[in-house]
Amino acid sequence: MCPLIPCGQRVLDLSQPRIMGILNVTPDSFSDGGELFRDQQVDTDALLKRAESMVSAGADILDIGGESTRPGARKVSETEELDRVLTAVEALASRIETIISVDSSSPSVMRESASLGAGLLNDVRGFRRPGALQAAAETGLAVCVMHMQGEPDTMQNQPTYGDVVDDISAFFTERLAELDTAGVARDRILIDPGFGFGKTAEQNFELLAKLEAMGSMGVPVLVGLSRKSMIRSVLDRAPSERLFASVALATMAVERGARIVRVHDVAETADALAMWQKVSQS
Ligand code: 8Y7
Repeated sequence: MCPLIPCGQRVLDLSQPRIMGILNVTPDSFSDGGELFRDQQVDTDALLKRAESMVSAGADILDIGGESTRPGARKVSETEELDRVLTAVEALASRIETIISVDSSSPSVMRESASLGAGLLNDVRGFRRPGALQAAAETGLAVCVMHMQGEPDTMQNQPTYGDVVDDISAFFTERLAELDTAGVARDRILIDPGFGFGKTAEQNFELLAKLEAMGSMGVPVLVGLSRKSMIRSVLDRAPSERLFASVALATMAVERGARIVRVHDVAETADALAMWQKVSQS
């Protein structure tokens, strides 16, 4: 597996595990909504401050999202998403060296973000919207293909699998073939099993326990477990009280082969991964 992933003008070195910090520029995300949003707009000063503090805490990638995928979240129009995300990418790309990732399923958001300096396209719908594969190929950026069963609004209504690991692996085999046909080079693809996206708590934990199986796809694995509701099935805590559990899950994912962890709490995760790194080299 190639440890250097080209991300536009920048390169992501996966010779050690990396941290993706979450920057939601939405008024309504489930655990940090609204913080970077003011008077119906992205608060670019707050965003830049937050981004800089994540970078100094150890973030290697910053993931900008303008559409909440929480079930029941208000639908965002394409213009609104474009406005939020592009404002944020533009504000950060010129001021920060860190790789900027864009969490979007919209081909126009992908294209415009690329032209403003984004380095990675993170699509929770796995580039399945019409035009998304072509947009990804044209930008030449790195891509993260996530698995989701169903659509955000209905994905938690009785998700069903034959075998959760086999079914998700089959999904990636199919998506990798589609990306290849569209012209997205294999050396810039990441995969993500999509914790919490159309999966019961039990299915999420089984997937994490068997995460090593995802490594057999031959591309680096990214995971997002931070403050997710699967934690609530074990610990009765609100999202803001899920820090220690989140750090534990991120560390376990890295132990099972994940190369990138997408988190809200960068500093705490960086300390845990520094310990993981030391033990893994000892
Ligand atoms: C994930 C994600 C979210 C994830 C990737 C949340 C945008 C929900 N989760 N992207 N996005 N993986 N790649 O709880 O698990 O942060 S949104």
